[in-house]
Amino acid sequence: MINFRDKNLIPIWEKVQRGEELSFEDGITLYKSSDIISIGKMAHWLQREKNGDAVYFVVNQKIEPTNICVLSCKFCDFAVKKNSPEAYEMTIEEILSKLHPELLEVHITGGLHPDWEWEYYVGMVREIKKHFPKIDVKAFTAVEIDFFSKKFKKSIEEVLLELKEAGLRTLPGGGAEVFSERVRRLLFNQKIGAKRWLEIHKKAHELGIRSNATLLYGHIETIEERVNHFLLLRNLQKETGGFLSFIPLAFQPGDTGIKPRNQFTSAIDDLKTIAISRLMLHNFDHIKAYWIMLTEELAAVALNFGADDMDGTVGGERIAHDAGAITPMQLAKNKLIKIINDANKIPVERDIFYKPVRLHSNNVIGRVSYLNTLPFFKYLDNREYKIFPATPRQLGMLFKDGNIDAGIVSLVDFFEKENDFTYLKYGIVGNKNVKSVLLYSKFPIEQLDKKSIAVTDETSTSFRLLQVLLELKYGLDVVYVREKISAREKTLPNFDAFLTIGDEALKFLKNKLDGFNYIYDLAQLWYDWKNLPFVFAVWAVKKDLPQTKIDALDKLLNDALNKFFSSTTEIEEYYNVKIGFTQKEIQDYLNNIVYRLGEKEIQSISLFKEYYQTLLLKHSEEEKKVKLSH
Ligand code: V47
Repeated sequence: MINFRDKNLIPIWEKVQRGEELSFEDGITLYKSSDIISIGKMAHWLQREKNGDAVYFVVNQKIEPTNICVLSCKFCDFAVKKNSPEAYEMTIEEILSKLHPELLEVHITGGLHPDWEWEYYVGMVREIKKHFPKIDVKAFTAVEIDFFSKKFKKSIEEVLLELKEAGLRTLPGGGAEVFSERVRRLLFNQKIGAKRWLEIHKKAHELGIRSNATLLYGHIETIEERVNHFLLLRNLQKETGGFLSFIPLAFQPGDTGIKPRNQFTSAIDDLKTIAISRLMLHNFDHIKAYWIMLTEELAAVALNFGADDMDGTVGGERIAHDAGAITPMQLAKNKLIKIINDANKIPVERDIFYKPVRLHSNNVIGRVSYLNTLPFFKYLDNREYKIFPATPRQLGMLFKDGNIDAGIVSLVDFFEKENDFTYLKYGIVGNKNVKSVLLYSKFPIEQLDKKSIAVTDETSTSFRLLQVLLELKYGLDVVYVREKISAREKTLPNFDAFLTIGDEALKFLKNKLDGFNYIYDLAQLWYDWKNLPFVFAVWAVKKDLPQTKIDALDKLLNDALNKFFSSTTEIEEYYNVKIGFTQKEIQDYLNNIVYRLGEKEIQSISLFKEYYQTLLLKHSEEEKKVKLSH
């Protein structure tokens, strides 16, 4: 697949495909290699494994409340002292006046002001949430959090919790610079070092505040220092899973005196650093091409070198501009959309947690991002469509809003769009069981009455199937709580049972959770009850697509399935590591799933639809009863 000019990269490629961690030496080999195209191709492969053709952006605004800073970091062209003619300070009212309701994210970071009170910072977050409840606040780097802790004599935990209480959702990734004591001493000796930065992010993750991470490169750091930086971030991510994205920041020399004003990082170094960060940080979901510092043109190329996020509209960015970045102050949303479409990717408007809000592209196929859809996609010989992977629930929402032309859609979401969509005779079906839709319970199922069940936030149909079973088959009354479900979640033991689906469910099969001794496969429960397979999802297509296009898609899917099940090629080892299954276990799992809808499947769809409607009716009557009794 990749024609390596530098053969030293081949063992690295093998590791990447197996989903294995790259070593420090691998990082150095990558940096020393001049085979930039192969490095980019490896990174692009991993990017597509993780995010398909999606490239994310958020409608956001950057606010820098002040440029007055008690520190004097050599690389920073933004900060000034209080008596400088360029010094400015914003009031909370001024900050509010810069926001508007269409924004989904505000990114706040600024100088370490010598006089401001703690209440100003908490008040800022609180007032933003009060006036703009839809805007998520990403604010204050670890450097600022450390400063608050020392200045206001609070622990890191107290600072973070008070900000969280006020409405802070995430921490930005700034202030990491490069994790090297040598560079710190030379360029920013008053600023926190690696240990403290990592400690603060770890604490934030523990408190449920997610964050980003950055690397400032292209000044005096060595490649060894860059690679070491990746390893430290990757280790913390392994521990907490709290990082959302990584942003390599290309150094803008400006008037810093560190490098001549016009000596920007080379495009080759930028692309290499993006690609190598994608490869080294295999446990980060997203890598940002920060166009403000890279330029729009280079950011566009980076979308084929491992980056899957362009940050956002970033109205009002100053740090980079004061140091001489050449991109315009405001790149309108439409421009971002155009850049992403031109790179043959899907512009995905997102919120702060990467929930897709809107797709800005035609010819998009939705893919449930689980192993069980691999038979459709491994050999999909497709030049026409772009692939958007997401959870069933997210895809359902996008289908409902008309964002997707075709793809795998959860059955109950399809029911709601039957006027606009039809289905091809393909789907994801649990024959007698499915193995990846599981209820883990502390009690036998019949004893779950009045108990609380955590339900993964990824599901649409499995949740409804669970309700049909518990309420209509067993006659139970249960409290459901939507949760993020993974083996890492510390809150799971508080529930009496939990519903997990997809790859996460498969992982639970390998790592049982203490106390949850009853495991129910929902497809099995349905089969035992109705003697029918259960159809979790169908391949839907928009009715208004030309028939020739629909037929062509049908043929593509048919060919893809035939090729998958007749070939003896091994499934990507990538999944072995991701899920912890052996090749044989993966083969057995996929062979057990039915991908073509026959008579029994179609009968099962109609039957489930009746139960689903009965369930909705029952719920709306219960709601009426509650209203009447008030
Ligand atoms: O920490 C300072 C860097 C960072 C220069 O979390 C410079 O989503 C280049 O962290 N040239 C702030 N860089 C920006 C930042 C960021 C940006 C975009 C998204 C996110 C996120 C975070 O800017 C600082 C510092 O490392 N910086 N001076 C300079 N002359």
